[in-house]
Amino acid sequence: MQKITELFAGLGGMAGSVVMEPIYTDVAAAFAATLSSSAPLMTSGTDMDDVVDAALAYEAESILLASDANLAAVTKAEQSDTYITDYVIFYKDKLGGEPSASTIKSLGYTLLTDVINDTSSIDTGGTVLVSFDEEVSVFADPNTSGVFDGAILSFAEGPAGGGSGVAMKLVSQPNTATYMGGVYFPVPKIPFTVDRKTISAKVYSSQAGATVALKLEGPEGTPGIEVFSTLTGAANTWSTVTWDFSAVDPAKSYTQMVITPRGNGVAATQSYYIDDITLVGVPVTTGNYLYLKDNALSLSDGTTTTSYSMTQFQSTAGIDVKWPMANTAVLKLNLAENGSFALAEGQTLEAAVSITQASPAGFGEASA
Ligand SMILES: [Ca+2]
Repeated sequence: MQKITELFAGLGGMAGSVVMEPIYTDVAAAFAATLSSSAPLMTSGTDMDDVVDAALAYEAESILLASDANLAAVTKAEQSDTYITDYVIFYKDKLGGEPSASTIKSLGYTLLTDVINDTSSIDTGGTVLVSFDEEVSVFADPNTSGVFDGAILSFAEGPAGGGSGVAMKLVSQPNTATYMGGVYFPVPKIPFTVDRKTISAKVYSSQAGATVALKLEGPEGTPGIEVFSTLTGAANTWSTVTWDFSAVDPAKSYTQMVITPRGNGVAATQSYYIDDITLVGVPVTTGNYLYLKDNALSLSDGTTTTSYSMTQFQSTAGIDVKWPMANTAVLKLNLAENGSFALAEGQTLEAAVSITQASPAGFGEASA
């Protein structure tokens, strides 16, 4: 429920416990209503479900399958991981309206792959420069765009797992594959800053370890800069490549891209899909949350205080308590702040503790 609440709050651009609380209440009420009707919480057939349900299930499964020794660490990691929410927010425009089945399939596959492999296909704060889904194609004006040296250009939805919607496809001429040729097209001024000089793209290459040259050009007087990408991954798979444009002057305008995949001397027809050309954002450090200090809690039975690890507390056996428990018994959880934030006034935290009388002769057990 917490994850779904964060997701809805994020989609609405809201943050903070004050606005989260009513959303959480609504989500809880919706869950309760759904459960009481015996309907599954997550079903196929809607856009949001298809993209997030498998990933949410994987995170929940990770907690269920964690060993006692790792339980606290795994739970903390999964609960504080905001990737699913970040991902949906990042792609909310693509999920809005009526996205195509292939877009949903592609986004869902990418998200699940990221969650399982702990990888990221989003860049918070990144600026998409060209998606090839623009209303007016970057190749609309033949005076400023086109192909050279025989590259064969088309547009198609690429294989699943990479970009979304339409990708640019480049194929080399048969029998001349040692040189691919390339394309050129205009883009809005690339918003380089001193901290943002890396461009990324999704690339699906027919050969492993390929490189793609990207040249940026500006109005007359601005010297062009050409950079080779990092290597693509295995043949016929999507990978994210980057270009290091640390040599650009952010004050200058770069308004033209020239893309030249390299055939790498392989004498066979090669093909590339390229999508989501993005100016990488400044890395954002997230992670404002409360956590259990030293991963421990203490139990005062009225006279003495004993510390226990969260693993002991969450184990099936729990921790032994003096029985009957004294009226003055106190279970203390010392929370610490990670990151920098201000708690809302009157902020409360709820926890559930199960106390069981384990034997008539007299001791009990407390567990989470
Ligand atoms: Ca696209």
